[in-house]
Amino acid sequence: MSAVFRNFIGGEWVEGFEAVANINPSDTGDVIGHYARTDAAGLNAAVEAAKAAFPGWSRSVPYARHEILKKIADEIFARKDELGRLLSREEGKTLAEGIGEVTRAGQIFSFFAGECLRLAGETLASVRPGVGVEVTREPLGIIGLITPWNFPIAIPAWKIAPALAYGNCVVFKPAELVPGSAWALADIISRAGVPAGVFNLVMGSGSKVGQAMLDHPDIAGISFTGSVGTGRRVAAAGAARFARVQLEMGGKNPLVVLDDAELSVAVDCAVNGAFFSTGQRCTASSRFIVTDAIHDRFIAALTERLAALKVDDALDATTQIGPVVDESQLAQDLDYIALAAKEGGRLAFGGARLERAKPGFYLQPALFTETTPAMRINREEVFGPVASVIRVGDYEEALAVANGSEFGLSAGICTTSLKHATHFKRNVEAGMVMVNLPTAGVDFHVPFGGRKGSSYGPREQGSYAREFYTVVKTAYTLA
Ligand code: TXE
Repeated sequence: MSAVFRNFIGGEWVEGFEAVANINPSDTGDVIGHYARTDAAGLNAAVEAAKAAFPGWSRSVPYARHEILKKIADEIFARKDELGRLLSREEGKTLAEGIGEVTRAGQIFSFFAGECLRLAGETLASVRPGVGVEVTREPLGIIGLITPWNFPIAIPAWKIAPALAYGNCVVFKPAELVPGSAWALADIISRAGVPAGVFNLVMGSGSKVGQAMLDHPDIAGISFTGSVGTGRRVAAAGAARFARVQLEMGGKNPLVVLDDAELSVAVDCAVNGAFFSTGQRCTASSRFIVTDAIHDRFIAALTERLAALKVDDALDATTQIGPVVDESQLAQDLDYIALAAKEGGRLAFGGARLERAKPGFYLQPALFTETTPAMRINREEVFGPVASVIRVGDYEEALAVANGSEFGLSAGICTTSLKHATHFKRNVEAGMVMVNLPTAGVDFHVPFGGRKGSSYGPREQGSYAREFYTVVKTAYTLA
């Protein structure tokens, strides 16, 4: 066995109780490396180290934190091709997508390096004579971060960077399937001047390390991205001991296509939003809600584009859609494809498992037509390259169908009508709205998050991130 990539706890690289192989989903014979797994004992040690580091770090000068975050950003940018390749190799998104995601991680650290210096308070006059009031923000404390496999470096970056910028200590548990990018990021952070205990990497399972994090009394806040089921456990555990929680979960994101849409724009938005990154994005479009007069033209143009997409090894520069992340996710995708057909949907394109030169989890993008909002394919998150079309009569019906979901993360509309675009932006029940743009693909400096079953707690990213990572203090002084 090759060298084991270890956990980082209290400023030391430490062994786990076992080491697990990280497998390339484009080529299951390719082992990327063996990664240590810890358990509750490792988590407890990380929390103890974070507690010891917190008094110093939380009072450190903002410029010291700025310099550390900038150094992290600089190394990520300098190594984006190598890190992007590692990311694509372990997660399966294409090389271009992998390098793009690493670049984004660099941009996030760079943004929060600036935020270290921008955190301001307020000074107000009291209602009482001679009294002044100051409202300031302080770091929350020790933050537990739990991340999913679909964005192995960007999601860790958008949780770790604000946590550190605002003076918190971090205990980070990445997803079991993609420890490589998390380890590489931890390695960069470990060499950037962060004092021992401020940042800890605890690779391990959700049931051991994750659950221990939820139950630890000294973790003041947990930021989680993942499935709805696990999110519910995080929320319940947080409420039981009054810890702050921030949850980003699933989506069933609609893309509305109106009769007056530019057809090529609508098809671009559909292909990119639903199928790029193998459809494994919480912001992926999975419901195309299409009005009558454009319906047949839209489907004809879309299936033609899907037929031309190259599904293959993520590391091959000509690949447009990489493999599904693992066997169990592929099984889930295939189950939903079978279910959609059984429910009465018409498989207009794709949906078959593919064989390629190397053994991997390849799936042809799948498009269903003639589906109804009540079908499970239109209510539950599949999390793969699978989308369905719901035909509607007009804009009003399209909006009602778009909103008829228990999720509310991202929503898109393709139209040339200012009236409909404006009305949609105002009335769709989603945290993010896209006009003539794919539902997936967002900026790094503005808030990210949704409504209803998609998100819970304060927004992530941009300066809004401080709502989760800081606590407000109100001080009164009689001069
Ligand atoms: O999610 P989990 P998984 C959806 C998607 C996917 C399904 C399962 O449909 O098929 O969820 O994916 C940690 N206490 N999404 O299994 O289990 C776990 O170790 C604390 C959509 O990856 O929620 C990992 O680090 N932590 C979503 C993280 O939670 C626990 C992105 C997420 O894993 C835990 C990912 C516990 N008891 C999955 N159990 C999106 N829409 O972006 C697990 N974890």
